[in-house]
Amino acid sequence: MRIFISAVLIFFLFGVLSASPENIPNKAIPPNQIEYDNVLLEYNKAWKDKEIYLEINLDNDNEKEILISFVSTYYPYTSNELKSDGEAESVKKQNEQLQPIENHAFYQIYDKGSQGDYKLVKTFSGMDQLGRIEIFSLAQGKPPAIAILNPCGANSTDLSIYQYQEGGYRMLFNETSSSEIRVETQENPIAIYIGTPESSGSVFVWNATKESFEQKTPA
Ligand SMILES: [Ca+2]
Ligand SMILES: [Ca+2]
Repeated sequence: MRIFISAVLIFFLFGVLSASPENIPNKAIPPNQIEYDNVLLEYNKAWKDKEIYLEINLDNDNEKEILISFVSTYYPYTSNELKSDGEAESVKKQNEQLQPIENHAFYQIYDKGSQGDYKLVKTFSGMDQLGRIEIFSLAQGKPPAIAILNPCGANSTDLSIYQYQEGGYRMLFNETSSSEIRVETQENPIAIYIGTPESSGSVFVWNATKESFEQKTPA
């Protein structure tokens, strides 16, 4: 009888625990750890104020997706490794110089699951700082374009533009420049300016027929 009660109790407790809402992520939040380039990076809360949280329909289904951004950091040594004996100390020091601490920005898209949970559908990796996101329409009735402007290094910018097409997010445009990059979403057609005419910059305009950004030849 005691065994039976214990079994019932265990079964009951297990049922309660597995149904507890803590087991289902009910918010799209940055993961504690993320793998990138074969190493494990840890979420860096120092960038929290600059993080983005957007709820917007990105794939033209009936629900909004959640788009978030965050920074994760690669620490060459985990705390466990730091606690190891003195023998490895010199090797650790050497490696530490070879592998500095590194920040890396990420942008993630989550789908709302049927259980009110959130399912990760896409991770875009950025540069060493958090960037800006601009969402704009390229054509009526089509999913919007997602432009990610990533600052990188001292004065470079990387622009990547994606759009949901045929079941996935496709890159429409990518350019890295040490000149200013801007996307003029109010212009018709939408234009991307890299640098200024004085600095012999370039302009790319949206070509609706080709569904791509085409470089404008100087007049
Ligand atoms: Ca959607
Ligand atoms: Ca969706």
